[in-house]
Amino acid sequence: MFEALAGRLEETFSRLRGRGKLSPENIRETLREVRRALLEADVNYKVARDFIRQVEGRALGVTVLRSLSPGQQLVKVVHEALVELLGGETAQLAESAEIPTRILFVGLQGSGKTTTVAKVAARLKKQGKVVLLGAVDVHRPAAVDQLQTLGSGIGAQVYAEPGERDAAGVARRGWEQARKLGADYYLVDTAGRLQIDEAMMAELAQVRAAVDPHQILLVVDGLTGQEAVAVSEAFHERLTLAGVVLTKMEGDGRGGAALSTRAATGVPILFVGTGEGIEALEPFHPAGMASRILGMGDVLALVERAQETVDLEEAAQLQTRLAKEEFTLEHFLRQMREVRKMGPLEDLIKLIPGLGGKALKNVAVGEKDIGRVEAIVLSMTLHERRRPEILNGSRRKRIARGSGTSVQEVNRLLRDFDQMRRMFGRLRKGGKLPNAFQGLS
Ligand SMILES: Nc1nc2c(ncn2[C@@H]2O[C@H](COP(=O)(O)OP(=O)(O)OP(=O)(O)O)[C@@H](O)[C@H]2O)c(=O)[nH]1
Ligand SMILES: [Mg+2]
Repeated sequence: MFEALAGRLEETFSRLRGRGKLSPENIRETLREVRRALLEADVNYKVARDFIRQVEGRALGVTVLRSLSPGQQLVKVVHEALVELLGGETAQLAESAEIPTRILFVGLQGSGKTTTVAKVAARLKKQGKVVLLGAVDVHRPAAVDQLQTLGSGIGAQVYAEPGERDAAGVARRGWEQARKLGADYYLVDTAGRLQIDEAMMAELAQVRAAVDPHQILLVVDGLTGQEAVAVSEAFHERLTLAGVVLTKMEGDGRGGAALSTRAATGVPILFVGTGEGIEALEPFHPAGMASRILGMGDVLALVERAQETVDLEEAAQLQTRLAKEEFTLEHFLRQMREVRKMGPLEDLIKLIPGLGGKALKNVAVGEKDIGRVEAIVLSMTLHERRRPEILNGSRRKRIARGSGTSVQEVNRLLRDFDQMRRMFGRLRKGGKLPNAFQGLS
């Protein structure tokens, strides 16, 4: 998602890195590039224009902090504005005191309504909720079958009246059924049209009147470009939407238009669909998404995970050492152990700001590898662990023998170590180690 946009922005900001300070000129120049990148990603023209104006005003007014580089300072301003653009807070699915909570899914034909209903139901089931799905798409005979197939796949009941043409009637009787079942949620799948038309809107208005929903969610195909904005506006005007679900966002496609829906309508994005499978639905976090788009990595997620697992005191000590450029093999070993607690390294690396998954491509850290790293490091003398430069051929042979590994494995570990040491050096020099990430290093 948004890799192209992220790439463009990273490039833009990296050009600022060499500059001494922020000036009105380099702010404007950079923001011109940002605007171009947004338009290339198909962000709505007006949305991009207003966004840049706002950022420019704030960037010019910002007091230059000595601890931050110009690039960082501007990224920070852009990040804040982007979070707002994307909706600020994370929006939630309704949960009413009175059951069932009723949610109506609307949208154009093929946008992914039926699939999304099933995906949302699967999430709710995982939370232990009882869910009834209402098959209220009465126009396409196959629609009922589709929902029933999806429903049985996830163990959710489906209310349907095959052959019945009165959408509002089916919707209302489904609600009754949900009440009888004591269902926590009643999710209503509706019919779509190729375009917005009066007949569809009128039918949806009747269905709304019949089930009195707590939330109406619009499902929008993320690949439809600028039309996504117009579609959202039209639905919102007629039905008052509580949220949007953007589907088909897994590609690198131009999701910018879809992102503009929030700015254009004020309706928050609740979920993003990232595939055809039932699991392919992600809650939409504006702050995390903004970080991802800016190539800063999903710092929030990283911090959460780091806080859960990293021994903070040890991390703080390590941090002090790193500041003095003394990253040794002992730290490497400790680091590996911490990383192991946090999950697969590849996942973490993707989240680290400024690395974009490139730096540690070849570092292997499976369970077995960590065991081997341990054995190898423990076979070294203290002096060797602190000064790996002195590890010549005969020392390496001895260590391989002592650890039950091979010289190749010792060599590989030293290469990995060197790579990691350089990575930390780079992060530190670029000043790119954000506070949030400090606990990790
Ligand atoms: N790649 C991808 N495909 C999706 C996603 N969501 C839905 N689809 C696919 O899009 C197609 C249409 O999805 P449906 O859920 O049937 O769409 P709908 O809005 O119910 O369509 P109608 O009932 O005909 O109006 C199906 O092939 C889905 O598998 C998504 O997030 N990613
Ligand atoms: Mg459908």
